[in-house]
Amino acid sequence: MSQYQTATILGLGVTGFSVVRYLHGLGFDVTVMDTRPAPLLASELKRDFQDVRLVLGGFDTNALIESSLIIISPGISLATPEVREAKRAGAHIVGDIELFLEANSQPVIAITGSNGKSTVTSLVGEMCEAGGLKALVAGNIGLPVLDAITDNVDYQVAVLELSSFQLETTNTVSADAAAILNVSADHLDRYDSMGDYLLAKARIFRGTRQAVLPRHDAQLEQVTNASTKLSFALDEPANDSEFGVQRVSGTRWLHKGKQRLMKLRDVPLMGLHNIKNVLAAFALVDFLSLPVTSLVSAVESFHGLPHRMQTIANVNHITWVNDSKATNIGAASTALLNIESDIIWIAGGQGKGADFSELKEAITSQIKLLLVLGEDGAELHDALYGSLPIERVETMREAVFMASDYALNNSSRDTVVLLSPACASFDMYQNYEARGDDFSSLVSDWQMRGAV
Ligand code: UMA
Ligand code: ADP
Repeated sequence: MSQYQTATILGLGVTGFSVVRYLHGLGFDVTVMDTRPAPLLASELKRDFQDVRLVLGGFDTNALIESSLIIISPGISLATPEVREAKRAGAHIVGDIELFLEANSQPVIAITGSNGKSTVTSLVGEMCEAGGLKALVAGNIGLPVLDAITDNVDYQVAVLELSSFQLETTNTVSADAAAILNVSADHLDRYDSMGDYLLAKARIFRGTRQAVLPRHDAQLEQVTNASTKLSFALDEPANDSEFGVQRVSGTRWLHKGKQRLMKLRDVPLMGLHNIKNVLAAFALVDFLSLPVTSLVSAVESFHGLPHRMQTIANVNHITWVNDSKATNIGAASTALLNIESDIIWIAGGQGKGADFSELKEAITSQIKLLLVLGEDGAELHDALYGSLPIERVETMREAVFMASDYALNNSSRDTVVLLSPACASFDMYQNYEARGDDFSSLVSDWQMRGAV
């Protein structure tokens, strides 16, 4: 880094903006490019950094080819033709995580996976804090990592959620502990194959001291040669490097090898997938040797994050669950398989190249109706047609109306109306939070007025 004085930043989202703040503070001559004609942060950039050049509405290929240092946002693919050309011309291309790791001197816990990253990252942060360590919780979870350096945040351990996009542009994470929680199909609009997606995720183990992986996953076991490997699964652990569940006199306990950690029923999160998440979190903080009582109290007071299997209302035998963060097939399947009552399922959005027929494995007779919406709603409809009753809807309002109507008129049993889209939200909303908020506010209208 010290050999460069100029830098080109691709993408003016929260990552790009944080990179501008960081490099500008170091005295770099900075250019920012974004393919959008008017990204939201453009006016803030012009106001705060008058000397930063801003190229909008496309990448300036000639200027890019002449750049020797390019910092690329995770939303922009390395396969973008202009980026490829710049690479061929010899540019050094990295992401913000690489710059952070160069500047960071504290222990790093790094977490990736197709699902559960934010849940585990937040929980690990809480566990560190409960054990007396100031934790920086950042990365794909929302806080761009470099803001912590620019703002001189005081932290003793960095807990980083890393997406496959961020890992692609990071050379060596060298984490003290790193986990791949699971791998299922996602982002296949950006990767040529599942193999490429897995290879991007596997980069998290480069230089790691302690690798944390799901047990009995032959594919994942092969992706690291870390000297210490810890595993997690719902079965009994055989030794101290295994985290699992042991039944003693009818009570299920979370264990590290023979050591009892806590009763399974004291975990306040719904679903066995979350027990795996908690076991992974215990494994990730293991190297810190924090008091187990502190770790357990952190788990006991962790009630999960919004938009993940979040119960938002429970009226007249209808429970409304907001799982808007289920942006892929794996997460939506997990939700469907974890609910014991009848289900009215709302799904659809941008499918990101996924094969929706894989959802068939999660379809049971409990699902009474599927309401599909969004850009790839027709594709979802066609993939599941014949497996369950399906209706197309145009808006979330229509989905909530039809779901309530169906539940009130066709079912006398407990029914869950589940928003678990298996798709990204960007066709209809700014992000998954806006989608979940829209669903929640329509449900509360329905509750207040008896109609939507
Ligand atoms: N852009 C272009 N050309 C493109 C694509 C994007 O110019 O072809 C521009 C956009 O116009 C925009 C900017 O790049 O101005 C957006 O950058 P970005 O998409 O990289 O997003 P950021 O706002 O920087 O947010 C990113 C992560 N976004 C993505 O990976 C898509 C955020 O994860 C992350 O929280 C943030 O950095 C901080 O680290 C979001 C996400 O959806 C939550 N992640 C994916 C996921 O979890 O599945 C990977
Ligand atoms: P991520 O950050 O990887 O998207 P989140 O913790 O935000 O993960 O959860 C996203 C979705 O995945 C939610 O729908 C949640 O219920 C589901 N989920 C969480 N943990 C797991 C897991 N271990 N396996 C499968 N699905 C999970």
